[in-house]
Amino acid sequence: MPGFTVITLFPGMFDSPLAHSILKRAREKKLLDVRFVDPRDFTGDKHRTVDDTPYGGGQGMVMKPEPLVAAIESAKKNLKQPRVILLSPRGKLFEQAEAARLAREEEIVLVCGRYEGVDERVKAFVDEELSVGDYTLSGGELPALVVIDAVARLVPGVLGNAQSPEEDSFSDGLLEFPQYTRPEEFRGMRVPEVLISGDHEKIRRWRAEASANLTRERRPDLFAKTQSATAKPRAKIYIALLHHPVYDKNREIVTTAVTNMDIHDIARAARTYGLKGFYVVTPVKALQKLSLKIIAHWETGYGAEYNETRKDALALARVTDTLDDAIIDIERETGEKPRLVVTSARKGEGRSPFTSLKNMLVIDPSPFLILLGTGWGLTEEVLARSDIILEPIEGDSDYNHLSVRSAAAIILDRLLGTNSIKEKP
Ligand code: 4FN
Repeated sequence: MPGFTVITLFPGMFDSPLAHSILKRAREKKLLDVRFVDPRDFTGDKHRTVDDTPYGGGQGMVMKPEPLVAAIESAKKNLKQPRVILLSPRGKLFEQAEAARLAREEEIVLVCGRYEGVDERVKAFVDEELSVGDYTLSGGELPALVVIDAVARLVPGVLGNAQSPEEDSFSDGLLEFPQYTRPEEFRGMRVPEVLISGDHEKIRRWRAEASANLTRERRPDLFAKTQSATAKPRAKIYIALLHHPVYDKNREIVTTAVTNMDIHDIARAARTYGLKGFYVVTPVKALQKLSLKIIAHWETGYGAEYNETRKDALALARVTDTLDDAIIDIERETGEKPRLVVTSARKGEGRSPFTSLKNMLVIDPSPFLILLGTGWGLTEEVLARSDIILEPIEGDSDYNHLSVRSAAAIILDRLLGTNSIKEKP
């Protein structure tokens, strides 16, 4: 439990904030202790002077060093190993990480400046300087209250059992998801259906996604921090090449032929981007045999000796009759049904940007199966049963006829590629 000693000319400024709500209860429960030392009590003159004119001239006044340092020393002598912090616009920005660090201290002395500033020599008596942000303030008192509030919330017991600091926004570095309470409809605006659904897994996902998307849109700086080495995609990702059901050029549902080149290239892309498996889906027995032959050739046949690296990639390939067989296989392997991801060359409702799926892969550990259509594309039926429909891949032209293996490479790189396309600073 950190105890705070605040060095301030205006201890009265702290009365109200400390007498309400969380901070009030924390003090009552003896989880938070805040004491005050007034530099004015360390003056010797009749007027109890704490300021003086600046050397070199200029407007305003400067806090004299003697009363301020005497106040700091007085505070320190009753405390063991206190950390002395000057609130100052020159300080390191006070962020959640600093709050967490200070929550581990036993005793903290917060020094509040006033006037135009404090005599520079006072800095020799403080351990560090912290700033709450870039704006002009009248003194360090409000920043000191910000520090006390943020640190107190991290003290075990201050928030009670119902609320935990882990559930706070910022505990995972993300902004809070949108919150709703009764009524279900307010002035024509309805609570999102998912929150009323009672499906807690779905709610958890919706919230995680909303948090990530909000943070990415509103606070790209915060979002960038969460996308560090620790924020690699956690999901188990699979890809499937569907030869049925797909459309032909007349929008008839057909079965397409398996091609050697698609199997090779997609297998190698799958391996490159760390996928867990690549399904070749065809109901035609002869084509299944052909697929297996292509795979086996590189896995065990002459090709395996000829090209070791291709063997590695083809080891990911599996052949199934139907999409459902691939789904069952993934469920067997991971213990969970995969979330189906499709790409559609056609524009339409509910298309997700790649960045949104990219977030999901970081947050959601469930398996994902990316479906690739051959021929003239995946059928409406497959689109309808998918969980995520990605926006079409587009070039700056009116022509949109990528081969399925080109599309596969682009999708995988957008979702899992580690090269930044941004200029390095
Ligand atoms: N402020 C700036 C530049 C120069 C001066 C100030 C300023 C209070 C004693 C410091 C301000 C902001 C965040 C303490 C501001 C903070 C203070 C803080 C603070 C009176 C001297 C002063 C940042 C706008 C470029 C006044 C900016 N966090 N001087 O506000 O103490 O802790």
